[in-house]
Amino acid sequence: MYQAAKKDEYAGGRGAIDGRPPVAPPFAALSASVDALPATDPQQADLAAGRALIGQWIGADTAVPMTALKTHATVTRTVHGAPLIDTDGDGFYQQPGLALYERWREILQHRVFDDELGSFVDALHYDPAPGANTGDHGGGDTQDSVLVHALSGFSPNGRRTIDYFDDITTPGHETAAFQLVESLRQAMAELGDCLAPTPTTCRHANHLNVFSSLGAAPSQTIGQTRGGVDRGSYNQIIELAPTLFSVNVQPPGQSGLVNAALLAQIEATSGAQQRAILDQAHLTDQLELYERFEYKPMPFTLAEVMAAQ
Ligand SMILES: [Ca+2]
Ligand SMILES: [Ca+2]
Ligand SMILES: [Ca+2]
Repeated sequence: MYQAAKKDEYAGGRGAIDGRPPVAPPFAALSASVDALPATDPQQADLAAGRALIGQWIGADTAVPMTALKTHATVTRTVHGAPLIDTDGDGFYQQPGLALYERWREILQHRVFDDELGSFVDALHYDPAPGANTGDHGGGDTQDSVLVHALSGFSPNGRRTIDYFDDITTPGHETAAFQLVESLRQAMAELGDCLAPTPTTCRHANHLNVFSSLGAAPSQTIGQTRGGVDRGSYNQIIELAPTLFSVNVQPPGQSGLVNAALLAQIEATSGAQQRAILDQAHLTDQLELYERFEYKPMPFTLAEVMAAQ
């Protein structure tokens, strides 16, 4: 789960693939508004191209090499839609449409809601906070919920919503289409080179996962060369039959078990030497496994547990 499943919630479902109809997501509303732009708008072609770039990200299928659990063979799996994957390891996600979507969405948030709600409008937190493994991706309880209802015109109880799209500080009436398009115009201007063949400013650094240490050991970060992952930090799989098979992975390791002597050792070293000590103490030796969606054998029967003592 390269965070893609959560991303779909606000970017919209993909019907036949994920069974979720693309009902009034922000992108569909943006797309319709761009289609309705008059030909007299001098930026019509660029805005349509920016919209297409976001659409490319939302619709992208990404092949990801993975390791089969039992056979350890290399298999290829496809991540459908709104990928957050760095496939070439340069620290940036592959699709510039992601950078444009997130900047557009942030601008839209403030254009639409700041005038009515002021300091109650929070920034959108897409990066998982240190110690957490999910960001503000737009589930039913996050800020996208308010936007989606504002776009539909109805709140969950069926009543009409406030027309948040009007800017109450101006005498004229601003429409949803106006705000959606102007936010895209502003995002493309800010990000600069979204329509370039190889954007350098319109790109999105990888999300990272930071595991806060429970003890005194330093926090550990993964995702620099692949992109963070969005799942619980303890994963366990047990198959009871026909042959017992049990594996698990826990990336923060035994980070709570650092005594003063070990801490002194850690602090006296750096780089590869420090990492070797951290691995030896089982603080970091599962990080890469977790990042690659791999597991380690887990003693399960009494005999296996005794043998592992
Ligand atoms: Ca990359
Ligand atoms: Ca408003
Ligand atoms: Ca107004």
